[in-house]
Amino acid sequence: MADKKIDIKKKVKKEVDVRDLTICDATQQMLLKARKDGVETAFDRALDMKPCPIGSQSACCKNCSMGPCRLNAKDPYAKVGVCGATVDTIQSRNFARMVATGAAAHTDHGMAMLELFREVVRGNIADYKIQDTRKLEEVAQSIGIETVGRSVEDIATDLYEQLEATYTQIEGEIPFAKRVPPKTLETWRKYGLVPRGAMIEVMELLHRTHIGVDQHYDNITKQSSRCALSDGWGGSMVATEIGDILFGTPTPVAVDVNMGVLKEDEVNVIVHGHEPNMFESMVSSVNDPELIKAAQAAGAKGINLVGMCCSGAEMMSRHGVPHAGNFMSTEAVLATGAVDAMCVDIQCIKQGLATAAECYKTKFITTNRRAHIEGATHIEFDDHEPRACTDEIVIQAIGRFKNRSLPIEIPKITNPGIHGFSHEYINYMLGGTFRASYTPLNDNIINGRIRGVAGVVGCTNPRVKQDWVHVELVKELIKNDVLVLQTGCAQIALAKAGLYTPEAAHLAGPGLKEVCETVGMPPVLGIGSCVDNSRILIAASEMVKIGGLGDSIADLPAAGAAPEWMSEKAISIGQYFVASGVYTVFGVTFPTMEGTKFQKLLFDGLESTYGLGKWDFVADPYEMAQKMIAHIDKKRKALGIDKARERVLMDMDSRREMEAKYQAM
Ligand code: NFS
Repeated sequence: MADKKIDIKKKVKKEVDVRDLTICDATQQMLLKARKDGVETAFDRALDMKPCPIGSQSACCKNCSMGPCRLNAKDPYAKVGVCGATVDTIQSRNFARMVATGAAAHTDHGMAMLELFREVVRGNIADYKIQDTRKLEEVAQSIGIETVGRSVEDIATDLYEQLEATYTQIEGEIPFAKRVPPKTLETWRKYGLVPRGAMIEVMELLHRTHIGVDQHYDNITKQSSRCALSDGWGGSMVATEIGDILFGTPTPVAVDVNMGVLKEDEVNVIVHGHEPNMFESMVSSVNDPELIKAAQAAGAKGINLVGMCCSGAEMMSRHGVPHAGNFMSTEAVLATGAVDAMCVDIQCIKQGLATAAECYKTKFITTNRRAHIEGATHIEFDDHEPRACTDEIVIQAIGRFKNRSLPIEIPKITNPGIHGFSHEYINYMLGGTFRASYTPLNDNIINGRIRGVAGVVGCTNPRVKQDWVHVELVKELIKNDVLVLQTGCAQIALAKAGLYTPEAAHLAGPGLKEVCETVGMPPVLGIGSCVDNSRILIAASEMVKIGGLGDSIADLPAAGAAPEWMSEKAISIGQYFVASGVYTVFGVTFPTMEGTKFQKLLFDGLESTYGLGKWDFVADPYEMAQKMIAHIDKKRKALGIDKARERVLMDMDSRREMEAKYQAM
């Protein structure tokens, strides 16, 4: 069938049972089909490509041409690089470069949103407008802009001008530093961690990793923190806040997730990537009566728009657009044969998609000037004329639908759930219309019904069974009364496992279950894409501000995890969570060597010496949950609220005991 058949058996030495590769039923089904069709995916390539043992421990340096230098993976201090660089210098420089790249990705995305905002504010763009003026005012007030009695245009102009500093400011502190709890900010100031503009932080970090510049792992890591903070409290936060102002702040919405959202009798268009502007324009294209008519003329019942990965998660949260799957399902979904066009913008877009799309005759379209892919059609997206790009993509998709010649097999699986919990909505949901506040959340943490809060975020990775680590970890956490917040591909993993329904509260421990049932919320709250991790930072700051849970983010009974991470963005996110005071555990692998001073700094010193959070690495989901819970309990104890929880649990037990006695009577 497929034009570009690859003999998978020859290529992949070891054929592994698909059930060992993923717990996603739809992905399993499509992997089997892809194998039958002779189409390769990242799962096959991962089996064929053993990770380099030295590289995975970050024990090599190729920052100059005297090397590349490889250190001894067994004895990290047995050797140094040609320039004399120690293992700690090499590892911290490699780590810093990951932070810089990840932070650059998020901040460049945020910058693109801010540029769009500027053009809207200046009246240069007709297709987008400010949709959430309340959010505009709130964001403006949060950084000290006067809003009372002023026009939307004036406030927006000031906001644009001030937020530009998030990127360009060469001295002083970025605007959103004003949102950081005072004690956390004090710690940053003490150690020189408060970010200036992201451009200068990324530039300085990369400079310091050049041969012969910063050669003290501790000092390099300080700049890694500062750079990462310019992402979390800077670029990512701008991306989220401007996204809300322009496209609306998410509120809970019922959405279907999984490959069953594709429709055999409609033109299927998938948008996969990260920036919401192209996706927003696509929403208006697929609803254009002329284009719908054209689709019908081609024999389709309509046009079906579906998201994947992070822009999918963002559009799902904002507008209820159905979602077909996370990072490790993007090639597999093409094996359905039902995808008429997959259009992409930036980040996490596998180059392998071009070949898979060619095999299934799917139109594979790049749209962003920063991301071309060999073998893809490029239709450039321009904010000033967005529909020119997205209309053309729909026309191409209709053309593909008309000429569909390959068999279609869509896994009949959809998982309904409630998504779209912005921090504003969590505030409202727990506090009520007239007293929107985090007070009830804090109260429930203090009284012990909710043991603590965990962010479980990040990617999927073919080095571990797709979705499995996420699902097991989250189940374990909620069972132990930990409320889980999620973003990105992690959120999709749990949605497919059915945890985004209020009924999933029965999987929670007694205290969390009670809160979920009272409020009518699922035990796991999905808050959007990876840049929306900034919503977690804001929620954490609010919790500190409300009081009763300490003076800084580091005092909160909270933990973070990226159990199936793979991207450099994940490392930047991890570093800004750690620098903000959060205990953060990564799974899969961790780019350091056991027993090195650098690893000790990340896993201990950042907390014990600097009063920040700290990193940890655990591959096993149950052990990961235990460590996160132990950390939460440690914080509860330090706050003196550990006893309250014991009382609540005893109350629940004695209530049950009473009930049992009553029934036996
Ligand atoms: Ni996040 Fe989004 Fe997914 Fe990982 Fe990639 S899509 S920004 S990096 S893989 S969660």
